[in-house]
Parts: sequence; structure tokens; C-alpha cells
Amino acid sequence: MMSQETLPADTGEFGLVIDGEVVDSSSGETFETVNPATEQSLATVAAGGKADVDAAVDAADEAFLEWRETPGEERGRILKALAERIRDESERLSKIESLDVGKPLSQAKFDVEVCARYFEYYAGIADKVHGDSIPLTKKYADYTIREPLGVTAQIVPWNLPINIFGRSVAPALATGNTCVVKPAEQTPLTAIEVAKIATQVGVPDGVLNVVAGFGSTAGAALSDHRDVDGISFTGSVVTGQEVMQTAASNVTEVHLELGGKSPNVVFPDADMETAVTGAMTGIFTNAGQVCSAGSRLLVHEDIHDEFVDRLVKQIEKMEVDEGVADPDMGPLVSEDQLEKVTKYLEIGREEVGEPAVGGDTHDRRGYFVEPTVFDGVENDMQIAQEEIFGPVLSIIEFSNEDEAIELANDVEYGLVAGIFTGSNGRAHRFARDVHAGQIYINEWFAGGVETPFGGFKQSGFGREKGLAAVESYTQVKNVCANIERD
Ligand code: TXE
Repeated sequence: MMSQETLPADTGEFGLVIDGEVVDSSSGETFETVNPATEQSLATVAAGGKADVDAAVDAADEAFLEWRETPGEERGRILKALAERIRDESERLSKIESLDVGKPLSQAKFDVEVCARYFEYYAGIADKVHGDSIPLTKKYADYTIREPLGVTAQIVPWNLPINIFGRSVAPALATGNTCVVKPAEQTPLTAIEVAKIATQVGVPDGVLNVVAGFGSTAGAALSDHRDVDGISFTGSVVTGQEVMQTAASNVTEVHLELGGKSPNVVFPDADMETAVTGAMTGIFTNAGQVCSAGSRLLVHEDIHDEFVDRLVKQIEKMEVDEGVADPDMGPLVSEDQLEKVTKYLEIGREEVGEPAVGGDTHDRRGYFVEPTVFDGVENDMQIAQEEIFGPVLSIIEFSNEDEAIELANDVEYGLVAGIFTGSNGRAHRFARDVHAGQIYINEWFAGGVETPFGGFKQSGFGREKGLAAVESYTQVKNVCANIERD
């Protein structure tokens, strides 16, 4: 079935948002963003380049002084208004997101709500960011001031565009920074829409700018800009390394949230149904295109056969269709991603043979691939070590707790890890011993906007979300006065 779905009728042009205006790129260049369910153009978008990045950074720089001096209370009010408008426009934004990314509509709705929640949460923090006083000898009064970084850049990926927009922009604005956002070229639409809404609810001109465009042009110009004081990057390890290298020449602070190959460990004392549901949520949400996907499923040998049997039966019932039809799983985001996942399906067949379920693309237009499980995987195989970023699960058997921890940690990434068990002690021993930035116990994707998030090892450094992001987006100044002198 071919989709006739188009963008909501009241959606306007997709230009760059610079200094409160929606503008064309200075070169006049544009690019098409594609509906991955139909492979047809969804919208024409202004393609920003270096000159546009310069203009956006200048606008953000100009706006910074006034924004940082706006009382936190007022900044909070504006961000709260933005959260409410995002909620009011949830239907429209979710549909745009679903069409642009390919994800099921209900998942897009969830992401829109998460974006609103980020603005709401950080709105509440805007007037609560302060320093400490430090007791020295009575000769001194010593205190710290927590200041914004200045102009900050947010380089956002295509898998959770509106969600990660909120995650990286809301704490930056709440703490008095200004922003220049570079959304991914595959999925630029909702970032542009939210920036337009922001200008309508009172975010002052220049405070939040969006420059859509390609990574090698707009993205590179942004990470190389001398007037950018902090960069939050979410994406691949290779691009993260490039961004870090470029930023190093300007000694710009960088936070990197990179990929993962996260272990999901199931013990025989787990509730089987909960664990099966957790395994499916972990790998098939957004067609596996999630940095914190549970892509390595470690299953205890005593329950392996029954677990795989139940899992496969559930997967066979999954509905795969275009995102706006709200199926269980939509297409992959792009032709490139389809090629990458297809390559790993071949590698998987070479390494372990036929998958237990799935393993093929769909015989239809669009970047569809079946939900797939490879069983009998060894942890040192390519499909167990490399981030596939698709709906492809590798099942690895283990026989005891020590081995489970060893396998869980035997990977270059360390973003999240999950455990399904009926034993409290075991769950917390796992949490203690596993090398990852976030641990899920008896639920995959546990946590919320309030909980710190970020990687160990190759998964990056710096923390987003929760109060941790306030530290990431501020710098500490210490003031020490000798009060025995007048
Ligand atoms: O990512 P890139 P890609 C992983 C996932 C995926 C793979 C490739 O495994 O299959 O990366 O995806 C911008 N300077 N993740 O190639 O290149 C780019 O325009 C500055 C995991 O799409 O990292 C986009 O906005 N910016 C990940 C953003 O970087 C540059 C989410 C991410 O793109 C740039 C996405 C440059 N030189 C992919 N080159 C996660 N952690 O969730 C590109 N960009």
C-alpha cells in the first residue's frame, strides 16, 4: 500500500530560523527530505552553509547578553510557555515527525511529549541555578557563581529529532545560554517547527537559531566556529571524533553522546513475559534506531529455548507499516541506513546462519526491513560488537552471573545496560559491576527527563538530562575576598 499522507496543511516553509526570522539559505540552495515509507520527497528545506552558520552564531552572540541577564524566573516562564505550545501542537508535530523519520505515530507522539517535558522541567530550574559559599578561614568570604557558557551548538541526529532537540536545547536556554541547532539532514522538520513556535511564545530573537543543512558543511562550520562556547553532539563515534578534533583547535567544550551495543541480560528468575516484552521494546522501538537499544540479548542457558520460542512467536505477530498508520514498527530512516542494516543481515548469515526470525527487506517501496533475531551468536562476532542501528537482535547464551557480567562488559561501548531478574541483590550487583552510564532493572528504557544520561567508554562523555545537564551547560566562577581589608 502506498501512502498518500502529506504534511499537515497548515505547515509553512522550511527555512532556516536565524535571529527570529525564517529565511532562505544565503546561497539559495535547498535539499529534499524524504518520507522513508514511500521514498518520495516530503518537503524542500533550505540548506544552510558556512555563511548561514556565521549569521546564526552572530545572532546568538548578540542575543546572549540580554538573555543571560533576563531573570531566571522570566526565562522559566518563556520556556514553560514553549512547553505548553509544543503540547498544544502535538498532533501536528507528531505527524510531521512520523512522516519525516518513519517512526510509528504513537512513538512520535511520545517524543513530542518528551520534548515538551524537557522544556517544562528545565523551565522550573531556570531560577534555581546558583553557586555555593565555601568556608575558608574567617579572613575570607568565598563563593562560587554558576554562569552560562555563552553561544552553544547542538548537533542533533535523525533517530529522535524532536526528543533530542528538547534534551539539548532546553537546559541550555534555561541556564542562560543561546543556541544554534544543526538538525540532521534526514529529519530537519520538527526542529524548524519548534524554533518557529519559540519565536511566537516570546523566546527573544537570536536566542534559538536553527540551521538545517549537511554535516560536512553546516555541521562542520558550526563545530569549527570560534565564537561557539560549547557543543553538544549526538551521533556516530566517527563523526563525534571529528567534531571533537575540530573543536579542539578552538578549545571549545564538547559533550559527546555516541552509540551503543547495550546488553540486556535475562536470568531464569525473571518474569518471562516482562522480559520478552522488555527485549522487544529494547530492539524494535524506532526500528532499533536508538542509541540505547538493547541490541545484545544475553539469555541464561536454562531458559534459552523457551525464551527464544516465546520471543519469536511475539515477533511474528508484529505489524510493520508506514509510521503514520501507527504499526508496531515503521521503516528505517533512509536508504543509507537500509544499506547498512542489510549489510549486517548478510554478515549475520555468514557468522551464524539463518536468523530465528526475519532477516529480509520487504517487497514494497520504502526502507522496510523485517524485525530480525540471530540466535547462537558469540560475543566476539561482528553482529555482537558493532552498532547496527536497526531491528536486529543478537542472542548470546550464558551460564552464570560472572559470565553474564563479563560478556556484558566485553564491548567497546558503555551507554546503557539492562537486567531482568527476580533477585534484588543480583540486580544491584549487576548495576555495580557493569560499565555503562545508565542501568535498567526489569524494564527497558526506564528513567525519564529527570535522570542523567550519557556514556562510558566509546559511548562518549558528558551528561545530558536531569540536573546533570545544568552542570554541563554552566561554568563555575570562584570569588574570594579578603574581608579584613576595607
Ligand atoms: O551519523 P552522524 P549518521 C550511529 C548509527 C548510525 C551511524 C551513522 O550507528 O547508523 O551513526 O549515522 C552531523 N561535523 N548513530 O552518519 O554522521 C549530521 O549532519 C559536524 C548513533 O547519520 O554522526 C547529523 O546532524 N556535524 C546516534 C549528526 O552529525 C556533522 C544517532 C549525526 O550524524 C559532521 C545517529 C561533521 N563533520 C547515528 N558530519 C546516537 N548516538 O543516537 C555529520 N554531522
